Amino acid sequence: MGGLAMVDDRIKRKILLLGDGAVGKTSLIRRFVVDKFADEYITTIGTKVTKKDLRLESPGRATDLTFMIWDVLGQKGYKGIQESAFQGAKGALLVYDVTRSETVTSLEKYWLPHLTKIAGPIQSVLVGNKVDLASSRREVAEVLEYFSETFETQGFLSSAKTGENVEATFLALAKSMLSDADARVGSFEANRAGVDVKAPTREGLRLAVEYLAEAESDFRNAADVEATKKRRLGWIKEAG
Ligand code: G3D
Ligand code: MG
Repeated sequence: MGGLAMVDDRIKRKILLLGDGAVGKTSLIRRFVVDKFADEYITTIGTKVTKKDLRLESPGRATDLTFMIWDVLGQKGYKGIQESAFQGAKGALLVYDVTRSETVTSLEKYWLPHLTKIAGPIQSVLVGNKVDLASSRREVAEVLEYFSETFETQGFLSSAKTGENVEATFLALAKSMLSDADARVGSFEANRAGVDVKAPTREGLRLAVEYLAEAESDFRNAADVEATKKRRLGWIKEAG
């Protein structure tokens, strides 16, 4: 059989929602996961974890991504709880409330440095939530642009109430995390195996596949890693 092979990957990733209390973190998660907005206030005690399955498709490749979404306690100062929640996170939504400017400066002064210190430089997306309440869209868009440049992230204006941009925000994070993982794991491991990418030998490719499997075992279960490895080894045979 000819045609393009479909690469089918299965990946699990922990992401965090960070930001001051009442910016809308819990509401964004609820909107994204169950597509609902509840008007009653929900206090987050400690950290709540919600699961969401996504399928990302691009030509020749499909990825089933499971997001483990951590809703981290909103108040600053609960350092112990926050630090353990940050560990192992691969992505973060940095959420502020467009009607309260102190919530975006608080991302800059507190949440982002704190996150980077514990989780390292991970993919993040800036979210200006409650855009339905903004009196001037132009103004809130300018603030968003300024801070997303400062943080070197993508930025979105969202509303958990109307649903605007909620899915787009999570999907942007998912995509940046996947391309990041591919780029890092791929290039680093190929180098370690001594593969000349312009003219790879069969042995070099086989080694690269082994190293890839080793790198992936950090974040994928053993059966998935083994299945992917077998498939990759199959391509080497076909190519040769
Ligand atoms: P948090 O998890 O960041 O602490 P919540 O924030 O999700 O609990 O939201 C705090 C309050 O803001 C809630 O209102 C919630 O309904 C409201 N809210 C969240 N997102 C939006 C939004 O996009 N637009 C509007 N208009 N309100 C939003 P209450 O009144 O229950 O405190
Ligand atoms: Mg909450």
